[in-house]
Amino acid sequence: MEKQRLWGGVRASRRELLAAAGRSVCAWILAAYAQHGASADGAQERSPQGMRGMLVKPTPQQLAWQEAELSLFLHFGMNTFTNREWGDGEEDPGLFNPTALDARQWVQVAREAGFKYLILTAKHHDGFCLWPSKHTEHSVKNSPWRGGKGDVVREFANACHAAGVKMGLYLSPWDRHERTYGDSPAYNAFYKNQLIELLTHYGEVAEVWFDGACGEGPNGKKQEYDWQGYYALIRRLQPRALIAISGPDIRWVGNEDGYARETEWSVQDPNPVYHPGAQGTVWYPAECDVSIRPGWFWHPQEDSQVKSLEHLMDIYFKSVGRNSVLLLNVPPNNRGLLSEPDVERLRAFRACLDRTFAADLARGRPAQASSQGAGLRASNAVDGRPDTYWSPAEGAIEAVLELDLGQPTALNLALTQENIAQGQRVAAYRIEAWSEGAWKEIVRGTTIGHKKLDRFPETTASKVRLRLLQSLACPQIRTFGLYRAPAC
Ligand code: FUL
Repeated sequence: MEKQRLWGGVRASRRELLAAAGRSVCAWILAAYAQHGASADGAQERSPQGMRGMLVKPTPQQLAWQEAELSLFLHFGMNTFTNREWGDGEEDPGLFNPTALDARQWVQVAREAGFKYLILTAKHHDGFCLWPSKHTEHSVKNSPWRGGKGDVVREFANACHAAGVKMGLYLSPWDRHERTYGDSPAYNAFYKNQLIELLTHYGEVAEVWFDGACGEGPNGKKQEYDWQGYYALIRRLQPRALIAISGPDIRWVGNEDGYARETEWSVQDPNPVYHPGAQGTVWYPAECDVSIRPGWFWHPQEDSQVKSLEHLMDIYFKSVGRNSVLLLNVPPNNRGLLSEPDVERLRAFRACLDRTFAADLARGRPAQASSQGAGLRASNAVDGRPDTYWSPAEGAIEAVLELDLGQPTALNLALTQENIAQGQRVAAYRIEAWSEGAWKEIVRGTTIGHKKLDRFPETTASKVRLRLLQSLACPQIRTFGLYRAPAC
């Protein structure tokens, strides 16, 4: 009952965020369209001048994170031993006792499946710390694990650093154990002290994940989080760390199903809480968090409910394939290891991705375009290189790229990428196939961003063209790929 109520509260606050984000994007796009007199179909004359957001670009860290595409979430802690999703903070630290914990296994499985960022729940809402924090007794130091001398965060950080993957930490602001919670200044000081420990003892932290959950404190008062104070600390101690969700660098997509929207802009109006004082628009890309199981934490009864390969692939197409990063949760079990059903499913997921993208049928095919900027040739879109792109002549915001496939070729998947280092620009596009003597529309899309994946019924075509109909500035297409994806 309580969980429902509190859970509902979290959903509501995150939903509000989504609603706000959605409203601001719509308002921004509508304003942009109104300014340029373009129809929704996008085929009117328009000019890039004055378009808001066209110059907003990712930071190098945001770009690297987006390029990585796949992040792994690890929900592990007291709940793993109590078979709960949300502990109440009254749990006995003596219950925490993984018998075979090996963070290197987590990292190895993640790497082999292609995940490049890993995020561990250093503290969930129950307040139990996976590191021996000096600021509370509610931690691994009072557990039997490794004789009270263990530090899960250290083992995790060491494994990530040794394997060359990025290490991120989730530190729940909501803490149901800590007595000062709800006494805002005292708790903010406590929370910052915990942040300092995590940001200074474990090497480079690539992402700090702030959940927005905020329940009542034991004293009945509502905790006011000092978000700006937390961010300032992170910027000072880990200037390259991304601050996610209740933070300015990475936006929660708005659901926990792993699905982004068809139209997903990384350029957003600022959020007043996370970007106070920001002028114009900000680069605020979406992250899709979802668990491979029904719950976020491991539960023995869910060993048989690991999401199917088909479901995971659908999530991939609707997250990574919709200009978002996929943050897939795979929870370690009470032995401290990723469970066999999850490991098997991740292997199958990797194999299916590899098979899907094994042969790019557009790669190296003769390409021509309605126009091209100096050195920004049509062929750059099909050269397989991440550092080149095709762009039409300066000032053009409508353009066509046409590929000659040489012979009738069966296709069912298109991959399109913008050069987002220079911002996100395309707002409407079509993909057409030359089939039986005529151009046939196979894809009708809006945003592209870092990566857009469009699945369509198998079509046999000898030529394919990408028509860019609406852009906020001269488009830059890094990749246009075509595939015949097998059923995995
Ligand atoms: C939610 C939390 O309440 C869940 O337990 C989980 O950590 C999820 C990622 O975020 O808000």
